[in-house]
Amino acid sequence: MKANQLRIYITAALFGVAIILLGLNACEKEKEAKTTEEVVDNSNIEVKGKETAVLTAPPLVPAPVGKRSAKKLIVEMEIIEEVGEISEGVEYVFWTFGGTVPGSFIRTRVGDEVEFHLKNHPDNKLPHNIDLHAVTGPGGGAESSFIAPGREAVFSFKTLNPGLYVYHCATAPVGMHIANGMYGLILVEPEGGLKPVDKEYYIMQGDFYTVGKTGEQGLQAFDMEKAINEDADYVVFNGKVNALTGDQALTAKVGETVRLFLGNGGPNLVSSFHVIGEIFDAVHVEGGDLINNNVQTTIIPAGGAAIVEFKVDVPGSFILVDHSIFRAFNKGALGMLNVEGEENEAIYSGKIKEGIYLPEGGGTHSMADKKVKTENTATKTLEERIKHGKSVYMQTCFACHQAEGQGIAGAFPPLAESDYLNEDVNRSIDVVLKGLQGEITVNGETYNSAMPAQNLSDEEIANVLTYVYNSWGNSKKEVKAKEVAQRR
Ligand code: HEC
Ligand SMILES: [Cu+2]
Repeated sequence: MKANQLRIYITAALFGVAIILLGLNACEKEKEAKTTEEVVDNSNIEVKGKETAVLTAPPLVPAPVGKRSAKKLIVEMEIIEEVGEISEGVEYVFWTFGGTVPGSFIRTRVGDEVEFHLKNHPDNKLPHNIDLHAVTGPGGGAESSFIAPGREAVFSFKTLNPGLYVYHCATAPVGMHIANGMYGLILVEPEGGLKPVDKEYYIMQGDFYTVGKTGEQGLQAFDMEKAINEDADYVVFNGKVNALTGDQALTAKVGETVRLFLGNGGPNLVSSFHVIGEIFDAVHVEGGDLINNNVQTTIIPAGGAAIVEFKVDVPGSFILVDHSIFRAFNKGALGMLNVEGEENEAIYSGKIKEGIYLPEGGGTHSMADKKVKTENTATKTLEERIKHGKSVYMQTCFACHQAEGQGIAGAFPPLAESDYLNEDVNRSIDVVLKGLQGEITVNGETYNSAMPAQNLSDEEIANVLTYVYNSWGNSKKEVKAKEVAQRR
């Protein structure tokens, strides 16, 4: 009887303890999702010493802050208006922070007191300013930093919230200043710094609007109407078609961890950032504290950012895209990460046909819109033809057949020293004009895939084929627009 009572008491007592523990646990959980009141107040972090920030041009980032204490950090940034290439043979007047699009990368830690010196180069034509999303204060600094050419503005702010933030010009017309390339990223590292990784890179997407159509040669002016209609001619990483391909591709070695600091300057489009053949192990969603794991594609809002991290496990070419896929294959939003090292067949066999994404779809044999462009772009000399053809190639064929015409094993046949190409000019014209499907053999390798018909003018097809025939050990044939017209 007594023993029984005792047992009931003990059970009840244990029950009570369990409930208290559960309650405590719940409290702890609540702390994880912080309310505004609960977010750490960083305004009283002490500043020790003074330092001038090292800024970097994309795709590089300054060294990590590590465990350094908060400092007074001097940032010197110069606004430069300059002509640059937006694509092969296409020039554009960029307005830049530090001479590059995106602007120089600024790396700080939480609690830093940033003394920002913004200089507007005397040769510039317009006043500018800067709005940093990392600033707590009116206009993100825009009001205090508004300056005419040949002037310098100084203002200061304390970094209160860790994260990755966009900065941009906010001078009217704001859309135009951003559309011309006036944006960049500022990183505020948490106390103790971000976890170390092997490789860090800086990539920012932007959309551009030109009076001429995509790829139209020469100096192109900004087109306000297209910008308002969000009808972009170029959507690019780091200010230029092919800024991150060929010799300028990002690199890593098998086994390394890679961190990409990603931003989107807009002005209009949201990026669906994806790396073909990789899965992000961790994504710092919107550049903030929230970490998501095992992500295929992450959204980067216009005027927003994200940090993605992944380990590279197998060698190869990994293609960075905005998965709004026409932007990648037709407007320039395509970059490359080349990974070197040992194959690992347990992870990727290499035997199964490569999962390269065939953008126009394996089954679609021709483009819906068969409109033939008729404008007169007649080229005279062979050199002119090759030059223009190269630009068509870099915009149209390169994504599949690669920069040196080497193709991708198992997916896209080579154009370099291709016996198929050199054997029969008319057949090659037909391939570009009408597309190609079914099994073919190129240099002894069989391919059974589909190439969509290319929506190009006779002149463009003549030029691109002439470029291909006069490159990479091919037969040096010149193709004329008339020959293409006969096959159409
Ligand atoms: C979307 C990817 C893609 C694009 C873009 C593309 N091709 Fe192809 N191309 C292919 C594929 C796939 C094949 C093989 C088709 C098959 O297996 O039947 C091919 C085959 C060819 C061939 C015949 C095979 C060889 O290697 O000689 C030529 C020539 C060619 N392409 C030229 C071009 C040119 C020039 C352009 C640009 C104007 C271009 N291609 C754009 C995917 C593409
Ligand atoms: Cu500006």
